[in-house]
Amino acid sequence: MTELISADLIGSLNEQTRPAHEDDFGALGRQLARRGIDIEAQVARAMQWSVAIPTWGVGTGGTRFARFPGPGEPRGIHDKLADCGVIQQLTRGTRTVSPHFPWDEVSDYNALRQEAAQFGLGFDAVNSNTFQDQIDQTHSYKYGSLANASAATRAQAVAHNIRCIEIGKQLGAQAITVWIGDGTNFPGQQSLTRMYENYLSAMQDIYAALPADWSMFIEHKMYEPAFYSTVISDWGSSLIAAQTLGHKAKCLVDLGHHAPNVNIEQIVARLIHVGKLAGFHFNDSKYGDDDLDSGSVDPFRLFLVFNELVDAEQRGARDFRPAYMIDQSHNVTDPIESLMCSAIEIARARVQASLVDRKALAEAQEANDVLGAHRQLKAAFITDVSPILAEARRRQGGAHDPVAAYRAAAYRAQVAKDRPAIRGASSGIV
Ligand code: AFD
Ligand code: MN
Ligand code: MN
Repeated sequence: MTELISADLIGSLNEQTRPAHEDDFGALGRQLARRGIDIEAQVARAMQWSVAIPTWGVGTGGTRFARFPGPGEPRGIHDKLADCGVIQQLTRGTRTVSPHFPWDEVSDYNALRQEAAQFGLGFDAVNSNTFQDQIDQTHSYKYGSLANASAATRAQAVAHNIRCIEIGKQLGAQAITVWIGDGTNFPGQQSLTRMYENYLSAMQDIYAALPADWSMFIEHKMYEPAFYSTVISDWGSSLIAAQTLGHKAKCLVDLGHHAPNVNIEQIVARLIHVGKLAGFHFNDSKYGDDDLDSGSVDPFRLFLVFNELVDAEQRGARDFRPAYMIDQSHNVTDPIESLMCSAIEIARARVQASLVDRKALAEAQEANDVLGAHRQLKAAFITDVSPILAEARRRQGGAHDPVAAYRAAAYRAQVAKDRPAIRGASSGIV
C-alpha cells in the first residue's frame, strides 16, 4: 500500500486532538444513550459507509466564462488516483472512484486497477461522454448523440458506451452512468417524440451489451447544454426509459439537476417505491446545476434525502441498493479539501438520519401530530454527530480532522513540484 500522507503525522495530530475528542465523544454517547441510541452501533454504521469520488472532481473546475487553475493540478488519471487516495486515506469513507471516458483513457486498464488498489481504491460506475466531440471523431455531437437524427451518429455514441462497459469490466466496475447533453435550443428544431424514441432505441443497444451483474444508471438533467428542451430532462423521462429498458436500468438522482424548489426527497421516495433508484450524484446548489459542495448551502435537504434512504433501508424496501457518488465542480477551493468536506457532510447526513426515532415519528404521523412529527426529524438533524464521524475515521486509520492533516502534510505543495502549472484562460465545466 502506497502511503500518500505520513501515517505518523496523522497519528500525532490525532493524539493532539484526542482529549477534546474523547470528551465530546463521551458527552454525545451519554446524550444518545438517554435517547435509547447506542453510539457504538452508530460508529459501526459510519465505518461501513462509503461514497465514490469522481475523477473529474479532483481537477479544478470552472464555468463557461472562465477557469482559474490551481497549483499542482492532476495531469491525468494517475495523478487523479493519487489525489483520490489522499481523500480516502484521511477520511476512510471514499473507497471507490468513478471514472469518465475518454477523459481517463489509458492503454492498460488492468494496470490501472492495480494502481488504484495500491491506494486502497476500487472503481465505481463508469461514465460515458457523448456531450463533447473528441479530436479524431467521425460524427459530431453538435446536434446530439444517442438522440441524434442521424443513425450513424447514434451508432457512434452507442459504440462509445459499449467501449466504456468493456473498460469498466477490466476495472471491476459494475455499472455505467449515461448522461447525455442531447436536446434542442429552438422550438421545432427537432421532434420531441422522435428524439426520445431515438434515445430509447440507442439505449436498448447499450443495454444489450451489459454483463449479467451490471446496472445502467440513467442520469436526468433539466437543462444545459440544451436550453429549449432536453431529452432526459426529469425523473419522469428517466423512469419511462428505465422501465422500457428493463430491470438493470435505474434512475440516478444528481441533486443539482432539478427545477428550483423541487422536492427532491419526494422524487427519491417515488423512485424507491418503484424499485428504480439507481443512486446519487451528490452536490449542492442554489440556482441550478451549480455543482457546489455537498451540504454547503442546504444541509437540511441533504438530511431529508437521507431520511428517505434510511427509512427505505430499515423497512427493507425491495430493489434498494443505491450507488453513492459525488459530482461537484471545485472552482475556488482546493478540490481535495472540498471533496473531503463533502464526503464528511454526506456521511453526517446519513448518521443524523439514522438517529430519527422512526417509531415515535410513525406514531406522531398516525395521530396527525404535525409538529410532533416534524420535531422528531429536527431532533435528529440538530444533533452534532461530528464525534461519531471522527471516531469512525480514527478507528480506520484516518484523521480526526482531515483538512487539518492535509494542510499539515503540505500535500499540494509537494505534488506541485512535479505537476506543472496549467496556464491559459480557457473556460471549462467539468
Ligand atoms: C453533468 C452531469 C453528469 C456528467 C458531468 C460531467 O452531472 O454527471 O457526467 O456533468 O462533468 O452535468
Ligand atoms: Mn452528475
Ligand atoms: Mn451536473
